Amino acid sequence: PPIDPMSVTFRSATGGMSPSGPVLSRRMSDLEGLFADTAAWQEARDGADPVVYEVASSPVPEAPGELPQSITTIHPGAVGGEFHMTKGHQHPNPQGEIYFGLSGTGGLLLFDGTTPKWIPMSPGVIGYIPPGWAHRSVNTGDEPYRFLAVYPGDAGHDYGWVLEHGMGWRVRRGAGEPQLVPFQSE
Ligand code: S6P
Ligand code: ZN
Repeated sequence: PPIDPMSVTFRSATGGMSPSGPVLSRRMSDLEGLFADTAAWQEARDGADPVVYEVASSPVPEAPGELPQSITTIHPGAVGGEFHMTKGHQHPNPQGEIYFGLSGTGGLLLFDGTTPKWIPMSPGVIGYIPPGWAHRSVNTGDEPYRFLAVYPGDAGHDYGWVLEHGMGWRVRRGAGEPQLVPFQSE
């Protein structure tokens, strides 16, 4: 059923939305195969199994013509030197998506299967994901990194593509700036 015009309030202290749809929580145990250092990942999983990121969704449904929104909070940290990140996905029905930085420091890693791109993200930055580019978000700072995403309701989410093709680069903690390391060198 179509939904009525509405406003959604961003709860800046928690990254929540009001009113809210589903809130999804991804723990270390949910992120098998993502981090290059498998032993470090297993240790984190078998230990505290921390929440790595959370995704709060607005009540707008994932349906054709609608524009669902979500707020992702990636908690700070690294696994074997590789920064905390989202699983990453492709939209099987290729359409653009908009990200808007809300708090903290991070980046948007994009990959079209050939060339990786890196967009540094901070509060106020709009990151644009063109159709056909897989995308993953990374927290490169020491506080929660939070952003708004707005995407077409019939875009769909394909997580297998990233597991098969990677994202071109891995994002590692460096002395200063985050290091972008070619995926193949791991
Ligand atoms: C949805 C949008 C974001 C991500 C979220 C979690 O199209 O790109 O809301 O879903 O950042 O990432 P992932 O890769 O686990 O879905
Ligand atoms: Zn997306």
